[in-house]
Amino acid sequence: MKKTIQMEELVCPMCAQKIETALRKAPGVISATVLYNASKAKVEFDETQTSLEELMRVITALGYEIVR
Ligand SMILES: [Cu+2]
Repeated sequence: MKKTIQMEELVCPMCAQKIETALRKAPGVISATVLYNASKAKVEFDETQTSLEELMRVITALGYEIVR
């Protein structure tokens, strides 16, 4: 399953890098790319192992807000 998560504006490219690294390490994630300019996280994941909600929690746990 492929999903895009819209986040509140990222302060700097290091934020995007940090989120991307955390998402890639999360169980069930096949690929993750964070677009700094758009403040979007594009994730591909195995929905039998994780969920969009779980991946959103990875982001909010780092202190970033999701735009719903
Ligand atoms: Cu930053």
